[in-house]
Amino acid sequence: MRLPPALSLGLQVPMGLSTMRALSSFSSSTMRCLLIASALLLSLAAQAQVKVDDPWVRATVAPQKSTGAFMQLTATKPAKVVAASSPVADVVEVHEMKMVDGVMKMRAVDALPLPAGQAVALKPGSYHVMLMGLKNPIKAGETVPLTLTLEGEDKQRTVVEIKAVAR
Ligand SMILES: [Cu+2]
Repeated sequence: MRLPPALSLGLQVPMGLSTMRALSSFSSSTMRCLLIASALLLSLAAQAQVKVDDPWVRATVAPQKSTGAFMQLTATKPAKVVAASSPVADVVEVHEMKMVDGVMKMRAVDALPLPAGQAVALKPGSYHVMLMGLKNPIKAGETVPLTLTLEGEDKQRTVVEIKAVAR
């Protein structure tokens, strides 16, 4: 589908009166194309977007079968982390650490909420991505691929690929 230059411009700038007048002169099939293109843009815009800062994984030594991954997540729109995975581990979960009756306890959470514009820290002693059933020890300096699945308020899911460095 090729759109005339005026049309592609019309998608990016708020429609002014002159744009409207210009659009009204296009054929109805062109108009249909424009509507489809706008719908595509809207669905893209509705997807959750997140900024990932300083992702890292705690390096392990031989008998150790699990470790944690940490980072800062800032979503542009309200979203939640609903799943995590990595090729280096059999099971990957989002965990929370909490003091319960004076004992530090860790448990999997169904979803980690990311309020819009607010940095959420995954850090030791708090939320973290738990990597369990490690296939190999993770050496310092190694890059560990992680995938987070995010769900926006509109239930649209997006996948975020992360490269975390072991340290
Ligand atoms: Cu954990």
